[in-house]
Amino acid sequence: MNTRLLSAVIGSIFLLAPCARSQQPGSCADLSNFKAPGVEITKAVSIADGSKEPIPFAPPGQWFVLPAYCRVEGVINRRKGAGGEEFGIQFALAMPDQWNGDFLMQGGAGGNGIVYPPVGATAAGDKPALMRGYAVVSTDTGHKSHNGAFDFSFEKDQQASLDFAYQANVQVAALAKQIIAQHYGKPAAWSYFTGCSTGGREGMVLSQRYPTEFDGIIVGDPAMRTGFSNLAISLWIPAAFNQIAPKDSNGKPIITQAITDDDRKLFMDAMMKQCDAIDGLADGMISDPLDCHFDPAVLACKAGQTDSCLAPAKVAAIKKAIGGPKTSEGVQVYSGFLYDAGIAATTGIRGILVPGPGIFGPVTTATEVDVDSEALNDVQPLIDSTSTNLSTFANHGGKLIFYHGDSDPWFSPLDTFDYFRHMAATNGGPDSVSQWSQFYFVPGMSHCGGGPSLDQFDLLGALSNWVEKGIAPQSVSATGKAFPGRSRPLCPYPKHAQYKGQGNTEDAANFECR
Ligand SMILES: [Ca+2]
Repeated sequence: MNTRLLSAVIGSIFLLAPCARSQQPGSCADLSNFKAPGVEITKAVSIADGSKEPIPFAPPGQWFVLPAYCRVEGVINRRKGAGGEEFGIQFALAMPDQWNGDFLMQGGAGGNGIVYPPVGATAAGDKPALMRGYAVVSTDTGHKSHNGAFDFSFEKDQQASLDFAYQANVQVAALAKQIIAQHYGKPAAWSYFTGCSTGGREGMVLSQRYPTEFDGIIVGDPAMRTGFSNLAISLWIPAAFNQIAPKDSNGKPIITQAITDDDRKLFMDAMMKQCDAIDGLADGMISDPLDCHFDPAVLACKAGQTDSCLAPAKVAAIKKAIGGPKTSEGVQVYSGFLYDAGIAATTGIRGILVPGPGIFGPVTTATEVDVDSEALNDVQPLIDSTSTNLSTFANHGGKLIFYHGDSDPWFSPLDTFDYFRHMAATNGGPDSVSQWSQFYFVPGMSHCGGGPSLDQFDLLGALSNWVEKGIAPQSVSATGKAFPGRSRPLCPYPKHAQYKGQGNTEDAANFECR
C-alpha cells in the first residue's frame, strides 16, 4: 500500500468513526472518566488562553497569566480519619495545549493543606514551568488546612501525618504521569520536581526515598529538620536576646528592644566594611559568604567608651544567637547562621538581628534553654529529610540542585550546606558528586525570596539542560527587585561570584565564578 493510499484509508477510518472522536487522546473532558484504584476525578475542563491565578504569598493583585491548558482535579484515598474529619490527597494537574513533553511536580509550603495553582514557579526565573510547556501538578499532600499556610492540626491523624511526611507526593506524581500519558497519548519524557521550604524538604524526601521517580530535582531553603530549626528560632535565639533585653513592669524581657536601630546600623556597617568587598566589589552583597569571618567582638565597648560601640553583653548575645544552639558540652545541635547583608531585614520575615514575634506568634520570655533536654525530642524520623545515600538516584541519571538564601532567618543555609557536604562524602566525594549535584548560596536572600538579594534565577532551565543534554550548569544569572538593573551570576559551590575588576558593576558579564 503506498503512502497516499494509506493516508486516505486512515483518514476515512476517522471520518467513518465519529463515535471514536471522544475517545481520542487530547480531549480534556474525557479525563473525568479516568479510572484508577482509590482515585476520584472531580474536574476535567479546558481552560482558555489568558486565565489568571493569584500568585501564592504575593501581595493581592499579582497574578499568573496562564496559557491554554487542560485542568484535572481529583482526590486520592478519600476517607474519614481522626475526629471524624474527612481526609484525602487532593491534587490539581495542568496540561498545556502546547506541551513540551515533560512533567513537573511543584512542592508545597508550610503545613500544606492547600492545592496551590499548578504552575511551577519555584526557581524558574520569570517564566514558570507551565508557561514553558511543562505539565504541572500540585497537591495538598493529604489534608485540608483550616487556618492558612501553617495549620498542623492534621498531625493528630496518623495517615495524614504519613502523607505529609513522605507518602502523598509520590502517589500524586505516579497518578499525574498516568493521566499525562493518557491525555497526550504518550508518557512524559522527563520528570522534574521543584520546591522551596516545605517544598524543598519534599524534593529531598523524593530523592532519598523514591530515587527513580524524578530525573531532576531543585531543593530551595528546605524545611529539613524542623525540630532543630524550631529549637534555634523559637528558643535559643530569643533566649539569647532576652538576656540583654530591658524588662517590662512584670519583669518580663521586652525582646523587641534588645537590639536598637542604632545597634543594628553600627553592626551592619562594620560587618559590611569587613566582608562586602571580599568578592572584589563593595556593592551591598556578600557574594563570598564562607570567607566572611566577621567577629562582633570588634564592636565591644572598651573601658570608658560609650559611643559607637556595643555593650559586651550585646556582643555576646549576638554571637550566641547567630552561632546556633549548643549543648552544655558545647556540641552544636543545629548549624549557626551566616553573617550576611540581609540579617537586619525589618520587612518580610524578621532578620536574626531583629528579635521579636516569630512566624508562629509570640516567642518565649525565657532567658535560658536546656538544649541537652530539648534536643532529645527534636528528631522527627518520618519527616526529616536527612538520609544521604543517593546512589540509586545518581545511577539512574538523576540531577539534584540545592539553593539556600544566605539571610534565611528560619532554616540556616549552613544546615543545608552541611547536609550537602555529608551527602557528597557518602556518595563518593565532592568531585564525583559534582557530576550530578550542585549547591548554590544566594547572597542576601531571606526565606525562599526577599531580602537585599537577586532572588530571581532560572535554575529550572539549567537543570533541564543538565538532565536532557548532559550540560552541567556553570553559573545562572540572577536579578531582583532589591537592585533594579543589576545582574550577577549565581555560582555552584565551591565557586562564588567575583568582580573581574573592570566594567559595568551592574552587569553579570563583568563577574566570574571563581
Ligand atoms: Ca560585594
